[in-house]
Amino acid sequence: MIFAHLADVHLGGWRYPELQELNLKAFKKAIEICIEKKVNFVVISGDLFENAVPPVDVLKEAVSEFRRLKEANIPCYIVPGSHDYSVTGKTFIEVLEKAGLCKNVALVEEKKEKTILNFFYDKKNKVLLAGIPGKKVNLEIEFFKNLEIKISDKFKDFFKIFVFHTTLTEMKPIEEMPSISISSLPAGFDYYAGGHLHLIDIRKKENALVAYPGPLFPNNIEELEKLRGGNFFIVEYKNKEFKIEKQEIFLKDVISLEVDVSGLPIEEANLKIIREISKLDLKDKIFILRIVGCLSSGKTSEIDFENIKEKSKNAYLLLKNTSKLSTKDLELEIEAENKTIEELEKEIIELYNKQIPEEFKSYSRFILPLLENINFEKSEEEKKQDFEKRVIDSICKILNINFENDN
Ligand SMILES: [Mn+2]
Repeated sequence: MIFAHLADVHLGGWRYPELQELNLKAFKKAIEICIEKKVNFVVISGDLFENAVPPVDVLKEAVSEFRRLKEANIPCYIVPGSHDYSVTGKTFIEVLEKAGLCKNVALVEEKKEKTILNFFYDKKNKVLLAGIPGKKVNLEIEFFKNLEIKISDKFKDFFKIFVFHTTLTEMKPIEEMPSISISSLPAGFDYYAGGHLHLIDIRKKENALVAYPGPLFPNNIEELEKLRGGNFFIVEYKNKEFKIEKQEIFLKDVISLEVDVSGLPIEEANLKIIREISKLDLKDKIFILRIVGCLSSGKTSEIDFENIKEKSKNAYLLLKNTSKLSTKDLELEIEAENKTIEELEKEIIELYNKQIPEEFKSYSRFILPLLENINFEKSEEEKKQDFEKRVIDSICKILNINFENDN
């Protein structure tokens, strides 16, 4: 028996169209490999989509891939993940299931004191599947506390897979993540198909394997830099032996550059950035540019991104990050501990006044009235348009301007 184990596909997950496209491409490539390798079935351990109801463009492509699997007679078993789960059950996975394109195997029944785990069995492949969906903020962990499972004897020759989307204590990279231990996974399965942790790891639970294949495509900039590509597993089980083949999917090279502009006036900072970029071969690569440090003069908004774009036009995509860029011209450092929001606001305003009194003068008469008077929230019964109008009216009154709202 041979099957594919995928997790954390996150279709629709990037706001850059170029990366959304690569994300889809990674999925297409994975499906292609599954068909080529003639796997018996595919398991997806959650987070197929970035959201419960993804954009139509993403769905269109995803559905056509599921259809290819279906036409190749390869069933697909899935559990919703923390991203594509919905309490109301209104997720696109349900639509895919109704269309016969996949089967949600997270068949849990929540009873008062316990959770009953039901099975799905695939007679043709002699495989039995059960799963627990990922929920928002790790709420699925509750499910594991009082699990009840009854595997009938007639399935004793079946290969048993448990599909989950939960952090395991033994593999988690950060201590603070809520998790369960491998020993709390229900006993009696042959393969534990994990998702949620975006890393590649395989452990043993007695004779069974517990595996995370990692995301099929990096899901954020940090992962792009660290993983560079995606991965899934082709799992072969023959004569009670496992063979797991890593299927790495690398679509574009990733190149990172950090330019430190500390102590430079803006003109020199711009020159330095361009000089450093010119040394790189960016052709068709994903280029991650970080500009860090505190400028000695000028504004951070004066970084010449037009020129940077021009100099990186060979790259597949430029991703820029200036979150650690600041300037001496206005730098407010404030100790935030043990202070209320109001105290902090007051302190920031005073500091601003001290540092650039000329600029402060032109805004000072608006700052406090704005802070004090727009400190309200939308009430339950208020319509969105009415609330917007209330906010805009209040601001206009304070700023003493007339504002025509067309809507
Ligand atoms: Mn995920």
